[in-house]
Amino acid sequence: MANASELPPGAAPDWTIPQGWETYTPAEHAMWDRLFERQSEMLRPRVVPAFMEGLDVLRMTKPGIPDFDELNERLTRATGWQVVAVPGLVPDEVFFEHLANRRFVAGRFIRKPDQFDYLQEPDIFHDVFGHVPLLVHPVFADYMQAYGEGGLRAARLGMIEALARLYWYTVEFGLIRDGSDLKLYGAGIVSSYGESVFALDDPSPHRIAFDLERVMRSQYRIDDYQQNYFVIESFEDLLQQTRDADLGPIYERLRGHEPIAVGTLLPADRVLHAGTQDYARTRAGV
Ligand code: HBI
Ligand code: FE
Repeated sequence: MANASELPPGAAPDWTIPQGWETYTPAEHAMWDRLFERQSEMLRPRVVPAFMEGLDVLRMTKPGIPDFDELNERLTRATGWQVVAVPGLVPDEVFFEHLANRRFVAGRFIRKPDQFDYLQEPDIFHDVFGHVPLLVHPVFADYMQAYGEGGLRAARLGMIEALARLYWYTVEFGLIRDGSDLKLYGAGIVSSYGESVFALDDPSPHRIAFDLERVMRSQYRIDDYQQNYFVIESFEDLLQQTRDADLGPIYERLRGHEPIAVGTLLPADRVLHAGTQDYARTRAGV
């Protein structure tokens, strides 16, 4: 996933840079406000309630691009987390090291008007609006730290790819059960208008109960909406499944198995919704 390798000029050895909040232009603040308004309205009934609470607690409802110093006062008080600015993608081990120490890395740049709906590299709207509100939730906050710690161990074992899949299908594109309903919590979904609708309402994608080993074997796509989403029961359950898992035997089995292609259902899956896969098929032109 990450391919950053050389420390950019001006960055500290841990890849952080100053946010330089004073240098954002009125147009950049206005871009944040447009994205924020469209997304927060639409998300209210769709996102896990802890997300909206996080926006409130952090006063992210205040107009303009958040000033990390101000944001961190509230975030640190809530769960001991901090947001730090980085130039873009950072190497996996740098990323894990920050998470393991309760620091979330965020880009400082914001998308340009012609990228309103889609961009490849995560900007500050994805990183801060998408990821930071849930860091106020004590259990999710612990999950993110545990993920960083697991990442450092996985790096030593050559299993980063398995960890990247876990991140993808939870932190970025996770769904969570809410009674008989599903809600959004993944940052890649909640920072995207189109995918926020698609992930919950569209008949195309599979929705499968979260299973750690299954997820660690599952390939993902970075170029379009997901073909399968994995649904957790609760943040408590996610934290417990990942923290208490004996990853040694799981990694051994992963080494001996082919990865699972996107859009595939397995006999052992607990399927909540078997998708039609129509969207992916149409986009592929078949
Ligand atoms: N760097 N800035 C940034 N943001 C990420 O989300 C990120 C990264 N580097 C590595 C990475 N993610 C992933 O490859 C890890 O989850 C494996
Ligand atoms: Fe992200």
